[in-house]
Amino acid sequence: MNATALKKFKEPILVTRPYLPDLEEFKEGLEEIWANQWLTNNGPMLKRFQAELAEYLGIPEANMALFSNGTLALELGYYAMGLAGGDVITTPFTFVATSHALKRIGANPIFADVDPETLCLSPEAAERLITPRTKAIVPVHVYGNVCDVEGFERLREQYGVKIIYDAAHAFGVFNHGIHGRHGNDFDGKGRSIGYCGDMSMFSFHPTKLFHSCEGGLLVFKAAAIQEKLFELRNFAIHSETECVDVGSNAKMNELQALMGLECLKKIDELIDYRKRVHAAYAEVLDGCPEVKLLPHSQNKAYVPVLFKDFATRERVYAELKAQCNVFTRRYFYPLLTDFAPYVYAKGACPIAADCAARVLTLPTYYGLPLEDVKAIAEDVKEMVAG
Ligand code: T4K
Repeated sequence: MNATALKKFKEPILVTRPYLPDLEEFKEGLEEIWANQWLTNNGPMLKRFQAELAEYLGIPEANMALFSNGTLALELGYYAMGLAGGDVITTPFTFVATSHALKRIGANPIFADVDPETLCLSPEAAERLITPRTKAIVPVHVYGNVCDVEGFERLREQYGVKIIYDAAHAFGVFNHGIHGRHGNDFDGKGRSIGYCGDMSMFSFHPTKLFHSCEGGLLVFKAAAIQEKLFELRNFAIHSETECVDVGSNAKMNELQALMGLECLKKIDELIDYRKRVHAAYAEVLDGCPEVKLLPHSQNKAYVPVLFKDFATRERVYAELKAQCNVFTRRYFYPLLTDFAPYVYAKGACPIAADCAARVLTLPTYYGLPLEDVKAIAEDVKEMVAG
């Protein structure tokens, strides 16, 4: 291969960069926090953030709860849904947090294989593993690709198992492709994808297309568990004289809520830009038989590509770093079932293992120049040519 044809960027290009809101507007919010002298524990910024999220997502405030990060949101959500001590069927093709949160409450992750198109948990594969000990299924809308929600709904009805989605990557994904605040109502049409199954979790980590520095949101169907979740995120303190369970400290603070509010102002633009980045990659890579750009995600939160084999993926990953100054990530390699806590299931999911060996996520973020995107795509194409 002729390495001189590759573009080497002067500054490193990372797989992602967080969006940072206008500093002056952020300072106005800080002044409000200073005036309030209220920094955490269900403060006014958090309440405003929750109200604005409800409007954006098209989900009533009574059906949501904010947390300090997505992992604790999952952990407390799983716990509130009664999964402790039970078997839970989930996917190995995800970030470790999906299963760590199960293990931390004493649930037992059982791994089922993924759909080769979307890389999301397959309902058919999950169904084969259901036993009387199964309390729930945890599919992941990986990269913002929507799971087969109808398939999982059938399993929920047929087997009485809970369905809890890890929607960490799916903020801004809507049923029927309709944005919440544009003509949405609460009759089940055009709401956030978070309103599927029994519960969903969105991560607001800075590596996500939308963030609050750190943060997590649970959306759930049964409004009755909101109070329990509010208590669990605050040590399970019920009143000045009552602590009713073993809770955690998972409260979102006022600075996080302010960051979330400021980023939410830009959400349509943030998603639109990712779509343009994806389209710029597609312009170069579509029709290139050695690189398959996964097309499915509605919010284009990530740009995953599949190569023909492990050796090619490893070579492209290393060469992009060394020769182009481009830092991609192998989300999600290794598979969870290759990590020590889950190695008991190694080899159980061959489709997921094959995809993990061949996948690479290319850089995408708000403001990444589209000509740089095309140059990265050309570099990739050049590396796999011949
Ligand atoms: N479920 C799923 C499916 C998830 O993907 C995640 C998180 C969770 C649950 C848990 O949600 P949280 O508890 O995180 O809310 C990153 C993130 O730390 C993690 O949030 C995310 N998934 C995962 C997919 O990716 P790393 O170890 O790859 O992150 P790191 O620090 O190497 O950052 C990646 C790139 O971003 C780097 O190139 C640098 C850049 N970056 C990062 C940060 C934090 C910045 O430019 N600025 C920043 O502030 O895990």
